[in-house]
Amino acid sequence: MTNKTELRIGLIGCGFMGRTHTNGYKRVSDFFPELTYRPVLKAVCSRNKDKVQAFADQWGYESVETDWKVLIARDDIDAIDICAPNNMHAEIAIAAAAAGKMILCEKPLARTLDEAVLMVNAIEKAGVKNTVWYNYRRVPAVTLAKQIIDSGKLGKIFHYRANFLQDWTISADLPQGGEALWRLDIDAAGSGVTGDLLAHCIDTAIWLNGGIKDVSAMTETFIKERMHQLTGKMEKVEIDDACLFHCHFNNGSLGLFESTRYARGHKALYTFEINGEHASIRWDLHDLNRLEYFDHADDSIVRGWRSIHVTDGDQPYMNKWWVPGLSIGYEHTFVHQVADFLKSLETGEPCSPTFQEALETQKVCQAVIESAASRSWKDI
Ligand code: SOE
Repeated sequence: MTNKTELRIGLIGCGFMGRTHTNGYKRVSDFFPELTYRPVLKAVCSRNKDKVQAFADQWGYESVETDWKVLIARDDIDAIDICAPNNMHAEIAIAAAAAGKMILCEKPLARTLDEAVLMVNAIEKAGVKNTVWYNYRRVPAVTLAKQIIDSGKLGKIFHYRANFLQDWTISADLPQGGEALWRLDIDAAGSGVTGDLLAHCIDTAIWLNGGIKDVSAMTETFIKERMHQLTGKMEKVEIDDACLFHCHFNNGSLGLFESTRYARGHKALYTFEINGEHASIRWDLHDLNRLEYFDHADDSIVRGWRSIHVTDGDQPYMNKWWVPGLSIGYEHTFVHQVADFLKSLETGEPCSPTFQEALETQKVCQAVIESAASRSWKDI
């Protein structure tokens, strides 16, 4: 513990994502003891003094701030973690980069492509370390899917299919805007399911199957007006409640994506399936330790979908946890991302996805929204 170099974290935002990231910082040194860096929970920042103090007390932050500009100006902070709503990402990231801080930014990178470009320019100018929390890449089964695809076992890829289905906004009585519900407010979020959920699917897809060439999309807003928590008035809902798009990948494969918050019965059903010439892969977040794999090279009498329980020590990340057969969960993906970030400080390599890589996802999101609005194909 004593020989380690401290990475002094300043967290902005103490909602759901603030908790997931903090848990990652707290657990990483116990499970990745070989790392030379150790996160220190130096300060957490949020506008509400009582709330931020309670968060600091619960999670073990040394100090609190209520103004993120003050946090960024502090000399005892090395890295800024942005967990504030999407409308604050660009301003905070640009200021943090100018102050020479490393930046870990919650997804999506920004509300719009224009904002994301400014952020990428800022971190490149400042030369600061950066990463974006597309955490599902670091589910061991998803990382294993990447290894299988990169080994060539699937051969030429024909199809990539992904869904992210939820049901938490079906009630017309659910207000929009304000704490916990900013994801329904266009000004705060930038978009609805496209930036919040499909961005995950797009990030994973680009990582596994390469870049997307063009898209054709449709979106729908099922409930047209909701009470806004901040104004107390009924206001127009401008986010996309559901989004479907299809696309061409640069490798010639076809993609099909669907996301909604109106799929009754589904809470966070993120699934993908990839069909190649020789083999197929599929994965489901509700059963996240399993990777399903079909290999046409198997003897015909035993050929079928294998269900691989990705918990063995020679599978990605799993030698860090328990013993073969014992599962890990959602929270571990954040521990893995922290571990990979700390490792990148040692090696000097980037920690994927960087802002630059997340810009590719942002381009696709932007094209999806524009395609739906114009009812036309959009090139990326
Ligand atoms: C929305 O409900 C949400 O929390 C997203 O914001 C997260 O990114 C996703 O991982 C789970 O769903």
